Amino acid sequence: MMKFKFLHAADIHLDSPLRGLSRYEGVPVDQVREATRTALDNLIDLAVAQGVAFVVIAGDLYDGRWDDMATGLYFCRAMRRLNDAGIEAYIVLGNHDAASQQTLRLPLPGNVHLFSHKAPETIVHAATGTALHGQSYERPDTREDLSSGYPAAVAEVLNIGVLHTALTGRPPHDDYAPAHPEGLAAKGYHYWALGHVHAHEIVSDDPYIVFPGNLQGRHIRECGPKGAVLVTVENDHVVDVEHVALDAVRWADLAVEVSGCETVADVDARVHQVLVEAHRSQAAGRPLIARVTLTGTTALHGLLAQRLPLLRDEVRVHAANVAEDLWIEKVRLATQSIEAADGQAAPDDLAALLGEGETSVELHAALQSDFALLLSRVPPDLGEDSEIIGAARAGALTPLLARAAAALQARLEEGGVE
Ligand SMILES: [Mn+2]
Repeated sequence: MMKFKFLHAADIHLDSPLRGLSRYEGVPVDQVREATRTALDNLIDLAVAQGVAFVVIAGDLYDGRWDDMATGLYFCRAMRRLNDAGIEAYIVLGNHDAASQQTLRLPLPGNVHLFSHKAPETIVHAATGTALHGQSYERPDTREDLSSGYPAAVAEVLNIGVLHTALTGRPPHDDYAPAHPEGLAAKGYHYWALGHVHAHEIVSDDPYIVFPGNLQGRHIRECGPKGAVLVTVENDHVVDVEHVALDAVRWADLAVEVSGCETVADVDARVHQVLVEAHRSQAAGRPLIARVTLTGTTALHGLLAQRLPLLRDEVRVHAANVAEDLWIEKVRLATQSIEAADGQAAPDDLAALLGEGETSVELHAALQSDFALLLSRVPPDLGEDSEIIGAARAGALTPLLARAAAALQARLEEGGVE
C-alpha cells in the first residue's frame, strides 16, 4: 500500500507587515515584524517532522515586489532546508507575486518547481507518481478562468490542481481567476489546492477543494488560528485533511458587553473577565493581539466616551495583568445611551443639534478639507498608532463625531463647562 502526506499552504505574504497594533510599552515589535518569516519556518519544520513527500504553495508567497534580495534569500534558505530533507515544492504565483511583478531574478534550489505563467502544465512528482497541474498568474489582474485550460487527469495516480482563485466570489477578496466548483470537479482531479482566500475553507470533499487560509494573520480582520493543510494519501486517494496552525502571532476581536454596568469598576471587571477567557481559549501559547470593543446599552455611555483615552490605557494594563503575551490592538466604543436605546434621543435642542452634526454633509465637507490640510503635514507613519488620524485619513468621520457628541453631552450634564 502506497501511503504518503503532503502539505498545502498559500498566501504566505512573506515580509508583509502586520498592521494596526499600536506601539506601547512592552509590545514585542520584533516578534510581530518577523511573524510571516517565523510562520514559514514553522511550515518547513512541520514538513520535515511529518516527512511529507512535497509542499504545495498556491500563490501569494510574496506580498509584492521587493527591492532587495532579503525576502527572496529568506525563502531560498527555507526551500533549501526542504531540499536537504528530500522534499519537493510546487508553486504557482498569484495576484500579489504575479510573473510581471518579479523585478529580480531569483535562482531557486533544484527541489522548487514553479508553474509557468504562459500555459497550464503538469509536473509529476517522481517518487509518488503524483500529477500536479497548475498555472501561475502573468499579471496581478487575472480575470479569466485559468482552470478551464488545465490538462486532463492522469490515469491511476493522484491528481492535484494548484490554483489561485476567488472561485465564484469570496468578498472582500478580488474576483481573480474565477472558477466554479463544479467545473473544477469535472476535471477528475482528487484534490484542488487553492489559494487567495485568507480564511480556511473545505469547499468540497468529493473531490477535495480546499483553501488553507493564510499562514499568518496580518491584521484584526484575520483572526484565529492560521496555518496550512496536512493531507494524507493512501493508494492515490485522499484519506485525511487536517488544518494545522503555524502562525507565530494570533489576532482576536473581542466584544465586551457592558449592559447593566453601573460603575466604571463594573466595566473593568467585565473587560478583565473577557480578556482572561480569550487568552485561555485562543492564545494557544502564542502572543495574542486583541481588539476590545465595548458594546451594549448603558447609562455610562457618555462617561465612557469622555474617558476613552484613559480606558484604552486601563485595558492595556488589564491585558498585562492577565498574561505576559496578551497585547491590545485597539479599544473601541460601540455602546449606546439608555435614551438612544429607548428612542428618546434628542430630548432637547442641544442633543438634536449634536445629532444633526453627525450626519451633516456640510460639516463633513468642512472637516474633511480642514483635515486634508492637517494630514498633509503629518508624517505618514505617525497615523498608524492613532485611531483619530486613521479615521480622518479614511474619511470615517461619523463615529468620531458621535463620540465627540456623547462626550460633550456627558460634560454638559456634569455641569463641567464654564
Ligand atoms: Mn491573492
